Amino acid sequence: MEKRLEKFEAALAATDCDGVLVTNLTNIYYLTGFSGTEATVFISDKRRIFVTDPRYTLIAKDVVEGFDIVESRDALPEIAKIIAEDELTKIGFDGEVVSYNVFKTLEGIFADYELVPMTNFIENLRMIKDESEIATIRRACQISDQAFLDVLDFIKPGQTSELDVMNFLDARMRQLGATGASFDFIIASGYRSAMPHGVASDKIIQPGETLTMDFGCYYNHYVSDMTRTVHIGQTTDEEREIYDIVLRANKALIEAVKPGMSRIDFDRVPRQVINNAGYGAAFTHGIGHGIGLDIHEIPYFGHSEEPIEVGMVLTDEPGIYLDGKYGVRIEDDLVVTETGCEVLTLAPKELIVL
Ligand SMILES: [Mn+2]
Repeated sequence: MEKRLEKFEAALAATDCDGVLVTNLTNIYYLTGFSGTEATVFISDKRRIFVTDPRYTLIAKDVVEGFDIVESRDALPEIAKIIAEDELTKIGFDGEVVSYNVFKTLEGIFADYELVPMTNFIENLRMIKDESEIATIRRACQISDQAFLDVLDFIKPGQTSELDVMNFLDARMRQLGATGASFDFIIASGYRSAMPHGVASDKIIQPGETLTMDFGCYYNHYVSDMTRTVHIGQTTDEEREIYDIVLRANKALIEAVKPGMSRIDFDRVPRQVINNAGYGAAFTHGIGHGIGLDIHEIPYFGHSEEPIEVGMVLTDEPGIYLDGKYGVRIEDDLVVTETGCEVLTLAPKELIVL
């Protein structure tokens, strides 16, 4: 944590802000290890303040190191009072997540300062994971891998609904050590699998259908996010071909990823495989996103020449969606290494027919 704070302070020194007000709880967890629901943090080159209300004071004193811990139900005026003599001029705030109403409040309380929105300031630090973060995400992925293997035995074509699958995966991952689902699972069978974000419904999974399962868990605050598509009963030649194209796209990216690759190319390499097969128009979303404390976090791809860097954890999730028929998506989580990448989701992805 202290290392993380030092990185934060080095990044702050490179801006023209004297201090930063942090209100986003995920960012506060990242900087302090505190995971309660009420806290405000202020960091300048003069001090580090952690404010929480009386419900959390004891936990904060136990967990949070390197900060002055202040108990208050009204954090912002309290911080303004503490820093009044510090001769600060510009104060940054996590502009990405502060609502207009909160901003008006900030303007009132910090009227003597210039307020500067610091978009993605902490998110940029979060983008590069350290060894312990990677180990945690690796474990979250192992839990998802195991739940996927187990759900294959659970599914009874003609009897099991999409909601049954969702609830099985959720419960199984909790049994394996997860603290919860990392998002609303997409469990989509048959014609519904053509909807890239078809959340689970009460539809029964029938023989002859494809079944797309996009799911993940929280493990020690970090997420996993994986997708597997399986076939039920029998498959057609076209279904096998579509599956093979998506799998080749997914693998092409795993082969190609290395530090220094541009974000545009991260999207382009797998998309090219699908384009070349003639299904470019049916791949209707971006190739992936960063994961970590949030299920969707920077970087995103497709528009930026900025490089992929060692320590990023990224999803690789090409798909083909045939409206009215079915869809296929395969998603892995990758961590970028010095020489390429390590695939964290290791559940089988050769075509499975149940
Ligand atoms: Mn994803």
